[in-house]
Amino acid sequence: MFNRRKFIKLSAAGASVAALSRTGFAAAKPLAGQSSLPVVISTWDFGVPANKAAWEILKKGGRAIDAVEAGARIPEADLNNHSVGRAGYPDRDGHVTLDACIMDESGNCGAVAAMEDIDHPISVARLVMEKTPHVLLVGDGARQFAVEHGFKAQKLLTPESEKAWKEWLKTAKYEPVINIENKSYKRGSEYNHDTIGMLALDAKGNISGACTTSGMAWKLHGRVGDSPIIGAGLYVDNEVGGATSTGVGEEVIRNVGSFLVVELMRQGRSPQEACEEAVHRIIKKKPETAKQIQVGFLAINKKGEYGAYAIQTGFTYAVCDSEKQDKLFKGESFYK
Ligand code: SD4
Repeated sequence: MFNRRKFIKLSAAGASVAALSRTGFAAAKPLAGQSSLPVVISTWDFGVPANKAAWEILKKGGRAIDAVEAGARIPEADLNNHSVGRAGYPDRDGHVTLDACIMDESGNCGAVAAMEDIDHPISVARLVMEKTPHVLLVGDGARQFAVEHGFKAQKLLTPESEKAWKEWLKTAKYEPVINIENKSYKRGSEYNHDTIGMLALDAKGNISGACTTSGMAWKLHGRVGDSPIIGAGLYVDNEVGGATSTGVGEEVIRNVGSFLVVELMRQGRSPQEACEEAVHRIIKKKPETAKQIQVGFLAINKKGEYGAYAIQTGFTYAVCDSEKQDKLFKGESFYK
């Protein structure tokens, strides 16, 4: 049963986040972080190098939309990363299918889902936003659109991903692993990665976001998670702020998670409070399921205040708002 007392206690008491340096945990940090502008935040430890790429654009007065695209491309291109982009783990049938979406300060958005053979889905999503009257292209249509716009179609399944898939086939047990994203902090290790959701506020105070993933490893062919779904894996509203999610996408879609977080901020909640409420909503609806899965939200408002909260421990996020400030933080969680 969902523990209402624990819920109320947690909501009232709030939570704390501990700052992590790249080498380990640093000093405790108050509940809601506050940054100066410009700023970029993103999910998981690979958010640190991704933020750096975004920061290069933001520090020159560049647009948030350019920053989040550049940032998201970093893990997409990382061959050691098996849950975003090129080297992502395949589905049950051995296909690498990628999902991504992007959204700018004017509410323009674009997305691709279940796209094969193209290694930078975030850039294809941006082209969908800019060059078509549509929001979402899927499967063969997304691939065709990408090729027509100069992307090279190529085999994405790397030898390492293929080996891992064949190993999995021996038992073929489909079971999401809690915090597979963060089993080790060693960059390049098999677990050190997951969906990247990124939010940036540029020097003008405009907000944009990006989200990109290869989705759950060994998923059914054709399965699409929350990451390319505007409102689920990502939502930004230039009047309010933005939110993004990571974890088991089905539960995020069911609750329209990122839109919910932004709407809660619109009603006056801090980013931290909004992320907590969205996680509690998921737990309350399916308490037994929630015990077995991870879902995390990351949010920022127009003032540069940010927050993060997850069902399970282990969720990390990166913040960069100055040349040297590229820290990794530990998000609070419902289960301790
Ligand atoms: C999905 N949300 O496809 C993504 C995957 C993820 O931790 O973030 N896993 O459901």
